[in-house]
Amino acid sequence: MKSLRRAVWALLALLPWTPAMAAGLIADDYGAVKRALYRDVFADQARTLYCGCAYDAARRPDLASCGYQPGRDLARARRVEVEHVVPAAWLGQGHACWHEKLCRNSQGRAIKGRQCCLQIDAAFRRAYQDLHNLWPAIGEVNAARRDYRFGELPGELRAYGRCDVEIDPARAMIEPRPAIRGDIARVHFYMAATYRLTLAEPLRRLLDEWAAGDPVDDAERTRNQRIVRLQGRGNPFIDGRAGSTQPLAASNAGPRAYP
Ligand SMILES: [Ca+2]
Repeated sequence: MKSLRRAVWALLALLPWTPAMAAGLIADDYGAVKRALYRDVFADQARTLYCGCAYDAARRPDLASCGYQPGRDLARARRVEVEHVVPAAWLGQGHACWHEKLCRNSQGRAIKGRQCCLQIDAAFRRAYQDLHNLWPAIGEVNAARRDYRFGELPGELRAYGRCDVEIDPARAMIEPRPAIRGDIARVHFYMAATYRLTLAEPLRRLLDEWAAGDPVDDAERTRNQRIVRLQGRGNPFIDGRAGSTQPLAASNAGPRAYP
C-alpha cells in the first residue's frame, strides 16, 4: 500500500506543474483569484454550484431561474459567494497557523485559523486559493454548508424551494444534486493528491461512485483548461491522466484525514 502511494506521488510530481504564483500567472491574492474565477473560469457557465442558479455580472443570483426560495438569510440568498468545495478547515489541518495563535489582527489581538494562515503560510494560501476548489454558490447555501463533508442523506429535504441540496447539521453532511457529484468528487481527488490530504475510506468509495455516475463532460473539461491557463496545473482526474483513487485512501489516517 505504502509503495503504491509513493508511486502515485512520484507520478503526480512528474506531471506538468508550475505553482501559479511562481509562474506569475495570477497574483498571490485571494481577491485576484476570485475575480479570475468569475471572469475567466465560469465566464459563460455562470451557474451556482448547488442550485444551478443563473447570476448576473454583479453576482446577484436569478433565484427564479432555479426555483430558489430563501430561508432566513435573505441578504446572503441575494448574493453569490465563492465556495470552497474542500473546506478551509480541512486544508488548515496540517498547518500550525490553524491551531495556534501565531498572528495578530488589525486590532492587535492574537489570532489563529483562516485569517492567520492566509497572512503567514504560503502553502496554505496556495491550497486555499486553488481555482480547482473554488465555485460560485448562493451565499445562504454556502453559509449553511459550513465545513460539512459530502455524503448521501436519507429522505429528500428541500430547505430552499426547488434547489436540490440537502444539508443536515446534526450529521454535519451535505448531499449535492446528481449533476455535480462527479465534479465534486474530482475536486476532492485533485485536492487530496496535490496537498497530501487523506480521504477517509468510506468517503473515497462514495466519491468514486459519484465520479463514475457523473462522468467528465465538456463544461468541466473547458473549466479545467481555463484553470490550466491561469494557474499552470490541470486536474489529472478530469483530463484522464490519473487512474485509480485507491492511493488517496486514508490507509494510515494521519492528522490531515477528513473529516
Ligand atoms: Ca457533472
